[in-house]
Amino acid sequence: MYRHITTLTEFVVAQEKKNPHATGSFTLLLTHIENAVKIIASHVKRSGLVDILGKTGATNAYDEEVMKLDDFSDKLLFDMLKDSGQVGYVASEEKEEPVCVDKKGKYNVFFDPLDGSSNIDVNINIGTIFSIYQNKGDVLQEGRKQVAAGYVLYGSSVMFVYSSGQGVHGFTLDPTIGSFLHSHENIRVPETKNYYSINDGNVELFEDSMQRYLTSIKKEEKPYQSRYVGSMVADVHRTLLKGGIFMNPANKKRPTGKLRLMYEVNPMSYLIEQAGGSAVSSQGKSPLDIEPQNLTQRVPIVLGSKKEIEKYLTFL
Ligand code: AHM
Ligand code: MG
Repeated sequence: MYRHITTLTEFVVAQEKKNPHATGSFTLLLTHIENAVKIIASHVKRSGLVDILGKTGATNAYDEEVMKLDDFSDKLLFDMLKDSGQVGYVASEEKEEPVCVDKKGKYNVFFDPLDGSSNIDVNINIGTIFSIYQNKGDVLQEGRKQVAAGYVLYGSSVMFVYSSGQGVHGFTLDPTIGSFLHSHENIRVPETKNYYSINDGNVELFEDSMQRYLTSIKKEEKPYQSRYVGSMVADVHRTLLKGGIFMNPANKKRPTGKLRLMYEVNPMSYLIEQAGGSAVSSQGKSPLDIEPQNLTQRVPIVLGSKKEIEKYLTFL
């Protein structure tokens, strides 16, 4: 029996058509991101084979010059975004400064080309994260102003998950045809789930409120179950689909936490909120309302199921 399955491109075009003022510019931008991540995915898959893990400039088993996978992904994404003809400024977690591609370009894009890259060597999931704003001249805008955000998870399957303000949609790469197919419609974060995801090794360094919270959830009649990959895309993806709470909080060694506002926290918080979950930073404030101070700013983040975040907030 024939059944038509929507591809990512078809889906984006259909979404854009709903907006009478749309010009096709966003579709073009997303298509370029899609093409870049497909190439990254194919390299991630072969990374164990071709010794691509060597340092930049090293040679692989075939005597070819290899580039670290995160450098490669960074350059590729940058080039593809530039080629799209739709971007004003592009900022990457791998670079210190944003790059002006075209002052008049319609969108500014922030990306983390390969998050969790320390996990490549051990064959654990990694991901690409992106965040898109209108180019209004000011590169640093509040997360609330994102027009779209998403991530790609290089896992047992490759998944592209994004939102442009009309829910969160998931697509799985069919490697036999090279297209992302619509596999997860309008993803909603379950309201509650007894999963907690945090680097527990830092427990003695956490603030008192966090320590009290963690002690309490372990003492419940049905104790919370620990789930921590250490790759943000994987941990947030699980939280999006299964629910629970993901935390990268302040600690004595890192008073602002480890994750970056513009590259990691804002896009993931936007997706979680779009899917009906909650995200909070210091003092329970939404990270999306933080006025960014600089590109590399780090902020504490706690996100996940609505009821789990409400419970956590009672400990502040
Ligand atoms: P990276 O950008 O250097 O790859 O680091 C970010 C990663 C996230 O994917 C993950 O959530 C976090 O680091 C884990 O950090 P921790 O060392 O606190 O467990
Ligand atoms: Mg990162």
